[in-house]
Amino acid sequence: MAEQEPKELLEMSTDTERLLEENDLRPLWEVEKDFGNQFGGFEADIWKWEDIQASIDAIEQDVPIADLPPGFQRRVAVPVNTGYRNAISNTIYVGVQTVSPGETAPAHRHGANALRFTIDGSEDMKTVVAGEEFPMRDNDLITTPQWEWHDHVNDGDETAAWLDVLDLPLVLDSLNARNTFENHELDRQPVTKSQGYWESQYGRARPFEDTKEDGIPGPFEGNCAATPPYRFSWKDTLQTLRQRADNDDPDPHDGYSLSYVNPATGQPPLFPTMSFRAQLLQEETDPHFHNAVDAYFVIEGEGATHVGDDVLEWSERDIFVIPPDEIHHHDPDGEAILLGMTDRPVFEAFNFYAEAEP
Ligand code: GTQ
Repeated sequence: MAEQEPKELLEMSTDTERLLEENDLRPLWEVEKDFGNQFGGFEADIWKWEDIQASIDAIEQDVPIADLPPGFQRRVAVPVNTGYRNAISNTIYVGVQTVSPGETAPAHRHGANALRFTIDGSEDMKTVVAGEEFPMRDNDLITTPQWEWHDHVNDGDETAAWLDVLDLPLVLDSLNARNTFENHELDRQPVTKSQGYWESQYGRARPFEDTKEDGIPGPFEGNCAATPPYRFSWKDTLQTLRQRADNDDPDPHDGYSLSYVNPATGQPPLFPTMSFRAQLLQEETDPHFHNAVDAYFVIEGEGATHVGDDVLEWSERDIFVIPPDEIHHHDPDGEAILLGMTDRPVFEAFNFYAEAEP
């Protein structure tokens, strides 16, 4: 059989084109070319800590929190990915926030989920969430669930810095969800609980009730239970990580890996939209790829992550991101510990998650 002549590019008559345009209609064979291209130029990228540090120091000198315009009122340097204006990825936002001694980042609440991962902390640097002061010690991870009031108060004598991780691009850009922000009437919300209260509600021994007075579902309501305010102390997490490294086999792609669980369910993901892992790497991992985004913060050590043809060389406190569907693997120099952040729960919720080895 003779080969088919390639068809001529399909063209509508000018009249048809005009008719559709006048009626705000477009043919699918045009429309479909635009799908998946709204977020152009997502590249593997790394932000080195020395550059972040210089930048957060400079804005701390120039901009007191009290002078910030209405809005979030947070002094934050935000890693921004190529081709995207306001975040490291199309779903997950990462920022580096500072609060100087004596300053308060005023109380507000919002529909986006948030967490703090402490970089430079102290006993006297407190994030106040849902009535409790949580001390921010180095590498502690503290949740700020949807709609919980939160302010950050530095009663210490050193500037505190931490990572903010939120699902802002997903909520504000993709879902275009409005009315998701409210300021508290006070800069500092009243502290109504003693330290350790939220741990007492969601720790290993906890009150035996179906639903708590604050409306946050109790432990027996399945996987949709809302994430509570909670502090994962690094001391405990590191100990657990060491136990894994001493006793278990590493995951081929993630090394010795721990998931931060939602204390309400005892299962990951920590938030419906974002999942977090502490990963201890001792050896080169196997390459794989998946459609969810991975972002990382380097807790300890140094090494490289290979992403397609790129090599991201990282050391302590760097932040880097791996775009969807890029083949990647980690190659630590000796031992390293990473905080892994991913939007995988969103993909899983709708049966879109896919992962493979090359
Ligand atoms: O500390 O509440 O980086 O509301 C962005 C938005 C931090 C916060 C951010 C926020 C916060």
